[in-house]
Amino acid sequence: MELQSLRGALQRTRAFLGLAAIAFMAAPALAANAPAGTGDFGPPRGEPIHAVLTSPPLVPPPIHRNYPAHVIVELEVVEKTMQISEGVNYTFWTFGGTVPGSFIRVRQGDTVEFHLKNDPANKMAHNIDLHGVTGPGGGAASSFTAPGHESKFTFKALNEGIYVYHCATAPVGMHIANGMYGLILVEPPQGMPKVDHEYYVMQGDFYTGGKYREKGDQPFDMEKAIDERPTYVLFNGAEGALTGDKALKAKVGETVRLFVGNGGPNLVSSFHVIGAIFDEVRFEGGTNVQKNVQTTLIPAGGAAIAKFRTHVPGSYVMVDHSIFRAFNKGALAILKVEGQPDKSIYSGKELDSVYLGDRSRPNLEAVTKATESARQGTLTLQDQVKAGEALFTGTCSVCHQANGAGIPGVFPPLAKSDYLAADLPRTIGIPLRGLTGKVTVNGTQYDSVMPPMSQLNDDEVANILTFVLNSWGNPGGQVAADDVKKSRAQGTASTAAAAH
Ligand code: HEC
Ligand SMILES: [Cu+2]
Repeated sequence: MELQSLRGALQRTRAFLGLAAIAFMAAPALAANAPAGTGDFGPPRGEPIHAVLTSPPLVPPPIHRNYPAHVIVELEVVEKTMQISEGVNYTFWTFGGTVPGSFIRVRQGDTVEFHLKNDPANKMAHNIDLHGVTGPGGGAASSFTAPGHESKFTFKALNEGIYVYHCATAPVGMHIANGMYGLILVEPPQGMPKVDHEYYVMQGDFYTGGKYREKGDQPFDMEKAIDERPTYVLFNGAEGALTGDKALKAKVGETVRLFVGNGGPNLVSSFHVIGAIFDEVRFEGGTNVQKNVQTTLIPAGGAAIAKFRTHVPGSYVMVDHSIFRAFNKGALAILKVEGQPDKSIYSGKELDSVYLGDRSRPNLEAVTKATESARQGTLTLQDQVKAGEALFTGTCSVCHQANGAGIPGVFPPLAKSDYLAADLPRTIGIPLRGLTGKVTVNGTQYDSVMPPMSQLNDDEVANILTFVLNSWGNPGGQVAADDVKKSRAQGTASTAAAAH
């Protein structure tokens, strides 16, 4: 049924475009000028080819083929628990074991034989809707697959471009929210201009029962999803998937092509790379090229191809420029550019922490260890200090500075601060509720505003304060997560400095 209507559509297209196709086959050089959608270059030729699939952020190598082929794609659905954030577990449903799913690359005109396998260990049935398919449901109806089964359907990749694929099994929103999306690139017959790096980045919004960074196993929250109130907005399925050691890399003077998708299920992305300008964007994944773009809009279920050359070394932060999503929901990735600075383009002096905040720290091992120890009831003062140090970087150091010295007249010092040492319960309340009004620290008066650090959990606050108490000549001591919990429960009023 599905195949028949697909075939019908193909025949119609073929009849309509027959002339163009013949012209192309006679003189392949013309293909570069062929209008989009003329992708039926006749029956597949040669031996069937197995498509190379890659996990994000990698992209399969370019196709240097000048004829349409029979390409076999084998994609397996795997339901698995992975970290969505540090110490936060979430059961994802994936195409190929990753979020987003494996990247698929074919050539326009290829006949794609698609195999969808559903791991026997899975609990749910799944299917696939590829936006690059011309045919009802994009393959969805032909690919409904129960656990332990496999489905097969075939389509011709008529249109070139970058396309989202996703699961379309009811409840569709839930399958997508659990990570069931990815990208398929249909290369134009003449290929794409050569670049130094191609990367695969895909945004998605996630809905967990607990709040942002609440530790432990987190279930999917249907209510939040319906209300479009995501707990996380992420690139490549996890907070930190593309930061620290896992940052994307390039050298100065190189060209970078980003295939950027948005799986949604709900949000539209305002994709931006801080400190870079896209030389070219194929917006909405279409054929038109927009030049000199700062921020490109990527609809849910859409994608774009952004290309730029790097000129200045440093960390380039990719964000959804709906900016709370970047700094408070995780939508942040990094492209690390190495090489010689060019002072004529940019003067230098890099301050990662201004933008990166606590994501700039190279690793979260200490935080992981503290979380683990706390769970096992073996948390030591040393664990807390180490974890607290990692968390302090970016979170508090932005204002109070890495050495705790503060900035005269603006941010009071935490180093040897008589104010924080004087009253521990009061100090615990400061990160929770912020601080406003006049305070005197070491004889100097400050009258400013510290916003509440409400993104921090009890154990994070406990570790940070324990680190502060044991650093820079402060008196020492230990704050337990329980102390923070109690303080959180008690204090509703803001810790007005004047009130004490
Ligand atoms: C956005 C800037 C900012 C950030 C981030 C920030 N603070 Fe503050 N902090 C302030 C300001 C401003 C004051 C003084 C408020 C006033 O004048 O009432 C202050 C005061 C304090 C004080 C009391 C005064 C002192 O020096 O002892 C403590 C303790 C403190 N902050 C701890 C922290 C901790 C811990 C963090 C990280 C979890 C943090 N702050 C993050 C701006 C900040
Ligand atoms: Cu599914």
